[in-house]
Amino acid sequence: MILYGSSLSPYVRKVLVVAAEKGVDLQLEPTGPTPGQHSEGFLAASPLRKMPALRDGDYLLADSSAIIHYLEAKFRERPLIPAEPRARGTTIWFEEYADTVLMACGAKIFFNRVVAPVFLGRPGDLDAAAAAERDDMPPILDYLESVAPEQEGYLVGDRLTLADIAVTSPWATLAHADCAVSPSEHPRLANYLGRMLSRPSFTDWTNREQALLERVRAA
Ligand SMILES: N[C@@H](CCC(=O)N[C@@H](CS)C(=O)NCC(=O)O)C(=O)O
Repeated sequence: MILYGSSLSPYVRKVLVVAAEKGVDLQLEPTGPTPGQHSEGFLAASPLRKMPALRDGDYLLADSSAIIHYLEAKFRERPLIPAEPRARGTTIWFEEYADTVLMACGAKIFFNRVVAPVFLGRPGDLDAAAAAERDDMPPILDYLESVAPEQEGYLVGDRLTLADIAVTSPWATLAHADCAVSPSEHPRLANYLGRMLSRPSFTDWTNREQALLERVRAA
């Protein structure tokens, strides 16, 4: 199976980490951030031109949530979406919150500090990034602090679920844009994200992302 996209995207990384945690083999085929840089495979698989998109033989599918549901249905080992109704509902709530609320704010920060200057060769709107971090992020941080597990543990139940991967992935992206959770202001969240981001399923990708950004910035 091929996944089109860049793991710098929280949505792409979410799928890659889900695949790694499930032990599913997924090949990442990079595609650039702008229409002129998109690969043929990506264009065929993504009607909205958003990453990620999947090819599994002759089956094409776009959207990270759709792809994760496909992988969960096809590979039943190590499930990441709980079957129990309340746990399932809460898991999807966290995924939706991360994809929409957290990333509505996170995209302004990451696009203007990283995508525009590093990949598009033009300055980002640093005031817009600072405003998002100053004005939009605090209530999100407060909410996530209120739901983060105390010490060890996970967002839903007593094992890793899609909720943990979906909520953590944007913070891996934001770390590349000098945006991190303060351990003194949001201690539970900072501890929780530190644990999640140190899982090999995340570090395998974040280490490569760091190296890529260093290469592109140095070029
Ligand atoms: N709901 C989509 C969102 C995907 C998305 O917005 N991807 C961004 C990259 S982080 C993208 O491809 N943006 C390009 C564009 O909007 O043209 C998903 O979960 O896959």
